[in-house]
Order: sequence, then C-alpha cells, then structure tokens
Amino acid sequence: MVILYQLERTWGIPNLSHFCCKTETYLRMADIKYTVTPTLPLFAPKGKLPYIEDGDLKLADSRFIIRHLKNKYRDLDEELTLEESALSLAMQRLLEEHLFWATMYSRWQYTDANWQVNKKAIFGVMPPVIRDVAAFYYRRRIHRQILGHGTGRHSANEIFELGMQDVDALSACLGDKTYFLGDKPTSLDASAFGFLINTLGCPIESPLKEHALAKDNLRSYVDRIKLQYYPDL
Ligand SMILES: N[C@@H](CCC(=O)N[C@@H](CS)C(=O)NCC(=O)O)C(=O)O
Repeated sequence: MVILYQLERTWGIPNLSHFCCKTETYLRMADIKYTVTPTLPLFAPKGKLPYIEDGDLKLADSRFIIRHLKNKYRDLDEELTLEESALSLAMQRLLEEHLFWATMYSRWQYTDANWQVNKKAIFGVMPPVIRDVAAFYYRRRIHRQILGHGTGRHSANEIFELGMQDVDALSACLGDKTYFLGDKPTSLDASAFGFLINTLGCPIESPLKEHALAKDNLRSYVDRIKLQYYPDL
C-alpha cells in the first residue's frame, strides 16, 4: 500500500501544495490504494513534499513518484501518441516550472492579506511563538527561491502578466474537451488539476486568480474533477 506524505488538508481543496495535490489526484484517477500521512517538508528526504513510501521504497518528487506508480500500478498515459506525450510534458513544465512561481509569489509576497491566509494554513497548528519564528524563516526561504527562479525580480504586474499567458494557453489547450488530451484523464490532468485549483480555487486573491476564474472551461474543469475524484471534500 502506498503511503503519501503531504501537507495537511485545508481550504476545502485536496492540498495547498500543488505538487501534493497533483500526486494524490494521480492516485485517485488511477484508482490506486493509498493512505495519507500529513507532514512538513522539513521531514522529507529531499526537503520538499510530496514523498511516498511503498513497501521498502521511499521516493520523493511527484515526477519520480508518478513514474513509479505508472510502472508498478497503472499508467494513465499508456494510450498517448508520441505527439500527445510531448504536449503533456510541455504543459506539465508550464504548470510546474512557470505558473507555479506566479502562484507562490501571490501567496508569500504579493499582499499581507494573502500572506496571513497562507501563514495560518501552514503554520496555524503550531504554538504562537514557534509559529511566528517558523513562518518568518520559512517565508524568507521561499522569497529567496522566488528570487532565485527569476520571478521575484519582476514587478507584480509583470509576474501576473506572465502567469495570465499560462492560463490563456491552458484554456486554449483544454478547449471544450473533458480532459486535456481527450475523454480520459491522463497524468497531465493530475498536474493541471493540482495547479489550477491552487490558482483559482483557493482563498488567495490576485489578478491571476480573477483571470483564471474568467475562463469558464478551466473553472468547470476544476469543479468537475473535484466533484468526481474528491467527493469526500
Ligand atoms: N519537483 C518537486 C517540487 C516539490 C515542491 O516544490 N514542493 C513544495 C510544496 S508545493 C515544498 O515542499 N517546498 C518546500 C521548500 O521548498 O522548502 C515535485 O514535483 O514534487
């Protein structure tokens, strides 16, 4: 049985970590049995969540986890053509290596109101003094990551302009299809759901969220997948 280590659930969404949500969604879409253990990145083998245990195997990073799940349990991408596989990879990179940073900026840096919501969700369970110290150091760490990626060197308007381009591309790619690559879910949908719900479906306010909410197809895609795969939420 797979044990998924991820952040505690909050905000009425599967996970406030895009990557944890992606991984759990793959497990559910592929109908793989698993249990969840809430934890913090501090305790993860590579310092980031998610990671899994499967028997003697401990594996970090959603990409390696999903590769393992495909090999051992069920490959949601097995029917894709080479061209579809290439598109899937490119869109996942867009979601995970680009759009991700605009959403991180929204949560950790953009406004104090967003930071307070984010802080409460992640550090709220800690005792007051520890909470403030942990939040201060962790926020500094994430600011450095956003800067190191390059996103943090731009103005808010520029960051959201770049994020909106991603949202436009995702909306155009989905069109009126049920899933990104047709009528069956693939690993791209696990990723897209994880990142889109964390853009338009969480209580972090920004022009990027507004822009994504204005895309009817993305909004109903997220609602549909949430309803279908997370009826327990
Ligand atoms: N490439 C990794 C990225 C995982 C990742 O960035 N996880 C975030 C949570 S959304 C994390 O644990 N960050 C902690 C940190 O960077 O300190 C994956 O696909 O799993």
